[in-house]
Amino acid sequence: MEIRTIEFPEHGDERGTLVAIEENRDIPFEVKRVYYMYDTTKGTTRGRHAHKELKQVLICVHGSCTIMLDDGSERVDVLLDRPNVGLYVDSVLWREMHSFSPDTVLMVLASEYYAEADYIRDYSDFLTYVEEVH
Ligand code: T46
Repeated sequence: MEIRTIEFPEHGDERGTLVAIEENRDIPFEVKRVYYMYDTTKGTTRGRHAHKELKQVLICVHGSCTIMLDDGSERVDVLLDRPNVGLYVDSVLWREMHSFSPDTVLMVLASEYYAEADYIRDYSDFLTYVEEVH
């Protein structure tokens, strides 16, 4: 499986660092939604689903966490621990977020508005869907 990370330019000076992210430039889609998660309970795994259409970029803007991506034939763990690096998560990928540090803020830029109908929440349904679309 090809893992695509995006490194955003850091604008640093003696005051600190600033990162700017522009849709269709730094992010390969129009950003319709931004959400973020924090105060994640120790030992928690989030996600455990796939999306039919949604594309996202996950950025750990503080702390660290690991994103497991599964394309139906292979699983890869990706550590996110830099606030200027995003992980591109294409549609039709099972994802699980785990190993959150206590201070983690995981921000997500999404290509679509929230739509429950886009979720595949059952792993065997996901494998069936992968067969159908490939
Ligand atoms: C994904 C991973 C990376 C909303 O009301 N609006 C939203 O935009 C989102 C994302 C969630 N919610 C509500 C729905 C649930 O009641 O927030 C609650 C928690 O959402 P969920 O259990 O889906 O959170 P995660 O962390 O399991 O998954 C989320 C995204 O839902 C999902 O698209 O790819 O982060």
